[in-house]
Amino acid sequence: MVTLTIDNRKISVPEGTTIMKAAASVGIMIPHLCYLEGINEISACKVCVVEMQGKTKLITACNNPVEEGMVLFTNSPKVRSVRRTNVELILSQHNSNCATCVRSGNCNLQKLSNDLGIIDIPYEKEITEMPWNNSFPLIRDFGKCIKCMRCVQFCDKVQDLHIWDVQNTGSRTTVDVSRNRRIEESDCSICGQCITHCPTGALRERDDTAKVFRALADPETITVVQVAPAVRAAWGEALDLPAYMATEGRMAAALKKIGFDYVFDTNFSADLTIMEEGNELLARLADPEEKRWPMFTSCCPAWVRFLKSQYPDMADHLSTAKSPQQMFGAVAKSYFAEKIGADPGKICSISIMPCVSKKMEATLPDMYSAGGGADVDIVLTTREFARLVRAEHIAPALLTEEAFDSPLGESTGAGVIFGVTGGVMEAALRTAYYCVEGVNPPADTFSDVRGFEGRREAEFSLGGRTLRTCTVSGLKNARDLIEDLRAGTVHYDFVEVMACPGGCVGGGGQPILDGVEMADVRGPRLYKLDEQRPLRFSHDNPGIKKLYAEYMGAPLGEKAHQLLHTHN
Ligand code: HC0
Ligand code: SF4
Repeated sequence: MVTLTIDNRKISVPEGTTIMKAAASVGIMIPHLCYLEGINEISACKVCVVEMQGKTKLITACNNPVEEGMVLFTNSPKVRSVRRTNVELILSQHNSNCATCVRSGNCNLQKLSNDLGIIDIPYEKEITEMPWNNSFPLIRDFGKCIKCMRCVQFCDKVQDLHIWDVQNTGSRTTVDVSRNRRIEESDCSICGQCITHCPTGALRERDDTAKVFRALADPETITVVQVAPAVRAAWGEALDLPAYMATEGRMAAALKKIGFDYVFDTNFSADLTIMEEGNELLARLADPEEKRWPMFTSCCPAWVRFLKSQYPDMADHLSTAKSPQQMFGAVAKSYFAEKIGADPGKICSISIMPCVSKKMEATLPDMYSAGGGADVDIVLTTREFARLVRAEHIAPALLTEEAFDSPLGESTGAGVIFGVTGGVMEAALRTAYYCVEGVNPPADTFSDVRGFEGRREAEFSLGGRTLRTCTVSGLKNARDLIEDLRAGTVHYDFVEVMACPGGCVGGGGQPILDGVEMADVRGPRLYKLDEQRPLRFSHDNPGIKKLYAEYMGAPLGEKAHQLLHTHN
């Protein structure tokens, strides 16, 4: 242990502890901006400076370990003055147009400037603006970048894609796409993790809310909205709604209040995905000629994009089942359009996703399968959904809970857990077991696949054989797994990959709580919903049974093949 004094308080902490953590352990919070635990501890912003007795130069708290006998002051007059100057210098290169910034009210720089009482900037403003392709789902606003390096480090260390790098020198230093590429030429998976780890508004999703308002205002357009599993675990955070009030029923009520004609649930098509993907797995297992092992899940578009760009020779391992978002769109513009006697071209299909890459997925060539234009016309993130609610001046706490509409609103517990790492695997195993054994197992039989450690293996016995599974989240973990598969050091039958750490609950389109990882808080919310559902097996969903009986035929059948599977 090391004993030191911080702000006149004597404390003991384990050797190697940083000053920042030592102070936090006794409730002394040292302000910081660029720091991201375990990812970015490089003191780029110099906001966390503290004074050490006997030293003239201030030291940074985020990356300096404690030393025996140190005497530190975290808020002395000298510290306050230097910290203030450092923030003023950052502001002199920052486009502080807070009124029109998506991060206003949720920006660490804004809060810090306010906390320090900065109302004038004594330096000349020198802001670097650069062109960007604003039709791309991921937007960079150079004028707001504070060069904190979090996006660079997160993409390097967690996603292993190295999309960002520092460019130029001196006051023109900025962060841009590496190797002089444009973002659309890069291998960016569009996972959006650099957005959720940006402390300011320098990174954001393309805002598509105006398109939704246009569709809602058009009396000729039938608006059909679907909400992804993980959105319900997080939407309240962006609206200051406590978790116990942020229920599925209140979320559906908010969507109805906004004015969507039909409020449906992506959980419905998650159940449908299981019917197709589970049967595809069983068909591959039954085929002695099948070589494409392991089978990979295909529902995370950032993972699919990653695999196709990094390991194109393994793309045929992907399940051909479309993601629930896309299956929903295809069903909305075919089966449902027929049911309500509408021209699919008159339906505007909108999805609310915890994800940025879903905006890209909806535009892929395979996703125009129902004859009414794109199967999903507009994709909003959870954050954009919150903006929609605010723009409509809705106070969600005052809403009475409402049910999703029928028939594309019915779902099971298996559909809900899609939004958390391991959930697709678990849901698929529940149905695969039923298909092989003819009876449902206890619903939690496959809970070994759960866990937030980034890579998790399990083995189950199914129809007299052993099924080896692996669940991965985060793209660096995915790359390591693929390298191990290629080296022949591991062997699996079925692998689930989600690009975002923790799965969609930690998605790049989710509400941002600066510096806090929320996946392991939101994940259990979905497991709880699963537990509370009367039906917990996708094949028991009455809406799904009806869809096959009335329209789709059998899983993997001709119609299913045309609408629910990819062909490229
Ligand atoms: Fe997901 Fe999905 S689980 S990818 O994370 O499969 O985005 O929530 O909507 O499509 O269902 C995201 C979440 C989805 C899809 C589902 C899958
Ligand atoms: Fe990297 Fe994901 Fe950001 Fe693309 S979206 S730059 S892959 S972190």
